[in-house]
Amino acid sequence: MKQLLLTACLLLSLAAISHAQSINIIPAPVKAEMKNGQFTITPKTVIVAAAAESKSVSFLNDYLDKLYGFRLKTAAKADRNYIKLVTPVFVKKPDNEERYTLNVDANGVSIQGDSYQGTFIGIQTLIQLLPPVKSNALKIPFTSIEDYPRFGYRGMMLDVSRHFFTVEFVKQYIDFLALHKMNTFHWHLTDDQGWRIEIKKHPELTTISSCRESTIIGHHPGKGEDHIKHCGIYTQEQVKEVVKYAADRFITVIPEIEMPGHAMAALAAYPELGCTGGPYKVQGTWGVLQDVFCAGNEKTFAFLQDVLDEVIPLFPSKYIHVGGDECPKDRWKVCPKCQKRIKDENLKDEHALQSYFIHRMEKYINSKGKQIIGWDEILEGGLAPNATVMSWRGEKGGIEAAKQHHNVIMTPTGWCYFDYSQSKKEDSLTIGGYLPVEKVYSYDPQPKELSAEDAKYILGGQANLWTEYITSPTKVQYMVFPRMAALSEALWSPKEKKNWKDFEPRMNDQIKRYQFWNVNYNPKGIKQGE
Ligand code: TNX
Repeated sequence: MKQLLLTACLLLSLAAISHAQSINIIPAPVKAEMKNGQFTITPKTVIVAAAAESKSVSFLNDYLDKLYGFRLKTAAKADRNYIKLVTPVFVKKPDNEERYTLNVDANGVSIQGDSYQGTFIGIQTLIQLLPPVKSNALKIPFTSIEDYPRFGYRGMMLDVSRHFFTVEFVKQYIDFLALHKMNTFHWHLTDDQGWRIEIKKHPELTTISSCRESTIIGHHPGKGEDHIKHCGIYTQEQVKEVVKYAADRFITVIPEIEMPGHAMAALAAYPELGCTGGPYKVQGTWGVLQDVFCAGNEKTFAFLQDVLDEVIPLFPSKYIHVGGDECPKDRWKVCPKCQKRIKDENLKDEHALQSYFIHRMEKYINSKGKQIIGWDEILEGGLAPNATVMSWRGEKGGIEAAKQHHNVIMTPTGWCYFDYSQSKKEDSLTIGGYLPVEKVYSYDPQPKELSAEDAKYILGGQANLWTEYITSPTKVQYMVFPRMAALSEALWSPKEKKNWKDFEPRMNDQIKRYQFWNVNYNPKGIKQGE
């Protein structure tokens, strides 16, 4: 009898475990337990929440409205049929503000965050419990979840220079981030092919730098040109609108203003800021160009400071990204002003001149109360004192920076470049490379070679979407889905929870959700090796 009881207990607990694993949530929560029974959300369900939870309430109601065709009323109290949102006020700041618990029982759903952001993230989990079919009786399983992220920085970049995307689409992209529990939107606003942010003091950035005459056809170097104008700029009012939209979803927007390289669009309007004086044109081709901002000319620094004076107040983010990547030194080598600067400042060579450039801009940005992020090239010639490094040419730069006790965001091409193909037989034009979803999933931003102490400097990771070959919103969706789901788990879930075999079926459920949202995704992205 005793043995029978023991066996029964064992079987029951095994059933509980296998049930727990069948909760289809991405990223996998720290702890999730599924119980027997279901609660049904209907148009009669009420949301019980303080006024301060308005961001969470609006997001949930907008989602329900858009996908199921109803909204829920809020109430001060309810004993049953509720979705309760609670965010206690802590005397001492909680150590992980994104933490939340979510419980579903016969009376309703309760979500409790360690901050309003935590509660908002709990809403994203609730959304994933909803069935991906239109109905006004949404059955969700009884469950008990406790969850918090492994990394505090979970980002997605969008390049709006190579191809411009409307405010409306940028907002949709931000929604995708929120739904995948990402918390940072890196907005790549300037490059050789177009300047995309209005700067009132320098109006030609709008009239000249935001437009190119033509774009190459096909893969670089291209089969001719299309002779179609490609233009686009965000006014400062639109930028504010996007930043607010993101803040309403607890997403920080980090603007990137590229310097000293990738500057052709700005030089086209202000040729005196280049070493040769021009003429320059907004580029219709891709790659690394030799003409960059002149580092010997004081006017360059005055211009960039003017730009930053207008950019900084638009973004509450503590970081401003200054680029720093792919800056050839050819022009500087033969530019008398740059050579004079090298001599006057006692610099070793042109790499030290790049370092001087970034240090000087960092000082300016720090004086405005902000910190810089730069691509890993900013390590060359010595890191600026407070700089955060975004490691893209593999992890080497990130490892070196962490060892120097600088903060690091990992975004190595081999795992995080979502402009690369998702399948071997890619049927659309991409930049090349091969980055299947399984490889994204395998990514661990904390390299083994770092000591536990140095590993603390790895803030998290990010995927980059460079848009040379991404010309439309549906192509953006095709490139990011389902890889964004894989990255979200790599950045959020505890390392020991990561398991591809467990993720794969959950990803197939996520695909159903993409279909339900009516967004594009790469179907080959889910079948490996094709
Ligand atoms: C390198 S990543 C670049 C971009 C390109 C990208 C294409 C980085 C800092 N610079 O300018 O768009 O490769 O994958």
